[in-house]
Amino acid sequence: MIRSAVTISLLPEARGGPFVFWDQLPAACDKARELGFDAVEIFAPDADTIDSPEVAQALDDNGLALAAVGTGAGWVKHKLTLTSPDATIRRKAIDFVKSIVEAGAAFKAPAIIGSMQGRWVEDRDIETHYLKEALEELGEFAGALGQPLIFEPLNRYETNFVNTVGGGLYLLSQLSTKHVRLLADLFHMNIEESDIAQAIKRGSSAIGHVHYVDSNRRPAGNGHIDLAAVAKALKAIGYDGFLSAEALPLPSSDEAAAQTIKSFRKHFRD
Ligand code: LER
Ligand code: MN
Repeated sequence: MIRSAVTISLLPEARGGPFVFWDQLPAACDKARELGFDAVEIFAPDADTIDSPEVAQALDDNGLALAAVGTGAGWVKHKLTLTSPDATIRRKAIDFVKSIVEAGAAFKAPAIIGSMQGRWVEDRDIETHYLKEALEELGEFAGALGQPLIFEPLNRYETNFVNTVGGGLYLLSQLSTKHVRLLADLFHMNIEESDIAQAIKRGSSAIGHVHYVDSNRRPAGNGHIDLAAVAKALKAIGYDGFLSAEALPLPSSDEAAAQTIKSFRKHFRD
């Protein structure tokens, strides 16, 4: 069954980013339950923040699952990427992601590689090779903990590696690990795909997570994506994961969350 989730950022440096709730984990989880969300997705500064009694209690108290954990703090806070020309930075980036994968897996949640993929700067082939090496190692690491590793194609302004689901499928086809799946973020897809619903169908079982958001990164229903077509495509491929609201907190966090769940119910529950 497709389930709903909402994002919470616990990283002050990410302020201004597309997260519905900010900083106050227990209050955000209370609100998520009150509105009827099934889960939350956490963007944390480090693994210790996830692997903590506070997170366990906030989820438990509210009967919420952890849908996924972000790894972007490695970039935002420490300027690490998996594809840096500097081998020391690449190793630190892999170790940082591993720590988040481990913390997420304890809650049965996968980790997402978004901004940690970086962008190629010197030599596309060599730096793409670094990306594949990192995904091989991290995919196997996540798989051993019973989780997929979620790789996110981003729009052209955020990466020059993989911008589309098709590009993601090609990347996955070159890996020997079978534990990497794709994240379909509707905001990035609206910029890069010719047809979002077709791209979802093409991604099919390789799609392991969805960021549910509208064209302008406002909550679903407040932009111009054809969400009925998206819902039809996700149902057609038998998608069985989370639709996680990674959206700007506009006009406010509570209203963005309420709008998301309203849209979710309209397209996925009625
Ligand atoms: C992360 O999920 C994402 O979508 C990126 O745009 C954040 O930089
Ligand atoms: Mn995203």
